[in-house]
Amino acid sequence: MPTPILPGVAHLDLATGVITEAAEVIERRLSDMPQSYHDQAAVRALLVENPVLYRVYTMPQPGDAGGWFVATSIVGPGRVGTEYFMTKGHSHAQDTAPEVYLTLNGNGMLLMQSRADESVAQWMKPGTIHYISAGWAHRTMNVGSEPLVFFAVWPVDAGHDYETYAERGFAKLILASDDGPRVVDNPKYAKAAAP
Ligand code: S6P
Ligand code: ZN
Repeated sequence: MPTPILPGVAHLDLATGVITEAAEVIERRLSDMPQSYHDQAAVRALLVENPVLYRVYTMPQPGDAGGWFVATSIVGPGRVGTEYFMTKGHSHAQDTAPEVYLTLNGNGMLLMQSRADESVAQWMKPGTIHYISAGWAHRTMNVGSEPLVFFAVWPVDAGHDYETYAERGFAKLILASDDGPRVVDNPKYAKAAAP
């Protein structure tokens, strides 16, 4: 018999994104995802310091029979070359599983990519709500100078596919420039996709 889902409550610090009762806290450092950045010289230089790029706090999931995961992500400010500190990025293994993000603090970009390689980039600012359609991969980056904090809800049976995006990345890169973040083609992606 699956465990029934009981009412749950947790406490979230809206400014920092910390969930006090988090069942799990994931911490990702640069050494966990060196291949995600295109400027490998910049990666090597920063690996000495090996900064924390982001943390994820997940609320205890009160059962195993369906339901939702509830979590916050906190992406630190910083750059690796001209790329911003960002999440690994993934799609949901379950093609019918969407997700909702709500930005609580900071400035970011949410990069999404469909199975047909269409790309959509949305600004994240306090109060923006993002609907990540089922089948769309997603990655967030902090394009500001303070922590980017967002709240996320997604189905417990969604699963995560990281492998597809670990090596060649997404079709688009978001690079820092004097005019702010710029969305450009990822040269590595085009090469990997070529027959
Ligand atoms: C999970 C949801 C977020 C991310 C988190 C870290 O479906 O999209 O909680 O897990 O932002 O990103 P990533 O790509 O390392 O899982
Ligand atoms: Zn997700």
